[in-house]
Amino acid sequence: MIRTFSTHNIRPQEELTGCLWEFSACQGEFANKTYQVATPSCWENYPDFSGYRGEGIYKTSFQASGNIRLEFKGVSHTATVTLDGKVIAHHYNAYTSFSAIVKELPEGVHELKIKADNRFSEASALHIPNDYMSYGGISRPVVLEKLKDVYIKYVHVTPYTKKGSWNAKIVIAVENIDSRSHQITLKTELAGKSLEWDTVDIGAESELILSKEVAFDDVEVWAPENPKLYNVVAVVREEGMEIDDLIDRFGFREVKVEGKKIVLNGRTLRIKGLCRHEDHPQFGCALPYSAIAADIEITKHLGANSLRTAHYPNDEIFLDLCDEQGILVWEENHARGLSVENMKNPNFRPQAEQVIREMIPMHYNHPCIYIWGILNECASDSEYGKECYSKQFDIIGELDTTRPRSFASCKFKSDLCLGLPEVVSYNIYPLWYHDTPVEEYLKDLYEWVQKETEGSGKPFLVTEIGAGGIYGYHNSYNSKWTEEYQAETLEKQITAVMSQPGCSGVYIWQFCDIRVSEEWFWVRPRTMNNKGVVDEYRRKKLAYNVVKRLFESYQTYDEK
Ligand code: ADA
Repeated sequence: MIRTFSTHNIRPQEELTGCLWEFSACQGEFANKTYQVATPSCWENYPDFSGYRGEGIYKTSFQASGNIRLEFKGVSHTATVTLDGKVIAHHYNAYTSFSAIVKELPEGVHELKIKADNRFSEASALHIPNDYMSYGGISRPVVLEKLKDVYIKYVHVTPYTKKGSWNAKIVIAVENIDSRSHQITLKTELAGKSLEWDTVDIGAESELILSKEVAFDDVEVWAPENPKLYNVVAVVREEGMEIDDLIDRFGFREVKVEGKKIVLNGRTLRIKGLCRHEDHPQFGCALPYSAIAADIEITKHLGANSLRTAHYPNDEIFLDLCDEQGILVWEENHARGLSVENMKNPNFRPQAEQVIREMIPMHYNHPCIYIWGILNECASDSEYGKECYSKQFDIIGELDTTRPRSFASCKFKSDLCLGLPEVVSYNIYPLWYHDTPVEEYLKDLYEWVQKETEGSGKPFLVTEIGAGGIYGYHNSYNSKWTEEYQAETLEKQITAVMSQPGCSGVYIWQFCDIRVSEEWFWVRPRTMNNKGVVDEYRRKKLAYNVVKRLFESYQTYDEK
């Protein structure tokens, strides 16, 4: 499955993954042995490669001719792509998609090879040994499309209210890949409104960005309790022929920050969420549709209204499902716990900034995303770190002015960046990493932010809080790592956060147990992060019913 809905009626599109590809490793004891493997997948799920860190080559072939576009939704973590032996794309980072256009392909069968590399080195500033796993493989779909000379790159819809009624700005990017100019006409339909656009000339090998404003009389809003989605359909015509199209979905909803409140469609939000990694013992980070859907079912069953994509952009299928099911999403660029030294890797700034520039245009229309996050627990307590945070918030501001920005800090009272984002967020672990009573710790931190920092008067989120609990582990004194300790601790933590005046909500760390890098074995029993409310197989721990009981007792809106 590519998306949960069809994005084209005119442009021919087929998924090249969803079948067996040839795989061979470049290093290690099984190098150059050939395997037939299902894709999308991670090689850690192939019997000979469960711990393999190296390069692997995937190969398939397809029949095509003319102009083609190949889209790679996710290759972990560095990809080099060749078509018929010629390099057509190179991409760093497992969590954002990239594409390649090949013009005038001769008729015939063509060989596509993707070399994936999940090694750690100076070349990789974001995928480093960490408290989550950097897998290897083709982790998300690969899609083959056939193009004419002009195609639609993206359609962005920005709904907004004016004098109490709904409007939308629609922006369409069209690209001419031909060496000659073309004369084209656009036609769009969104939420039942058809728009004719003027005929325009698009120059040789150039891009055109066109926009229109539209007013609507009677539409339903998108909200957690009513996740109403509308299609936007854009069609390119040339000489009366429809030559390309793009279909996307959007929702009529507005997110604003008003003082200390995060406001959705005029109502104050109370977040009751969980942080979720894309991780599964059978699929690595390449979760299939049914596994993603099952995680969202659990999320709803827990009474949660939000998921935080810790710590990277997520699969579009996940976002499609959150749009459809009314789950609010905090989506963030890829980073976890990078020190000043890590951030001074010359690859860090370009790589981290590129994730933002890829994530936002690709995910712009998803109504479920209500906030953009960056740089989880990086060096926001240093002047150099502050420069990096500031630049990345500026990039978000260039790409999207409709959503608030934030970052999850672990720097307690030494953070220097609280003046940068619209929303202040902290990861805190009272009763786990330190045995301070939760209320006392949170009140002290919250009041420091209000009295001493530029984060004063802003919405305040607890973006991580939790405790470890090993599935099935119990003892006579309910020590740390028992399910009992985790359940008792979450009870105190959630209650304290949700009763802290001025706090907009909580994200539990974390949804499920996850695999971590081998290098973290000494601080992670089972070489896993065991703070899930369910274990890696989504088996409920004692904490599950505590979270469910508490979350179901809180409303999504604060009507006070
Ligand atoms: C941090 C970090 C998470 C995870 C967590 C933990 O807050 O953001 O990724 O490592 O700590 O389990 O300690």
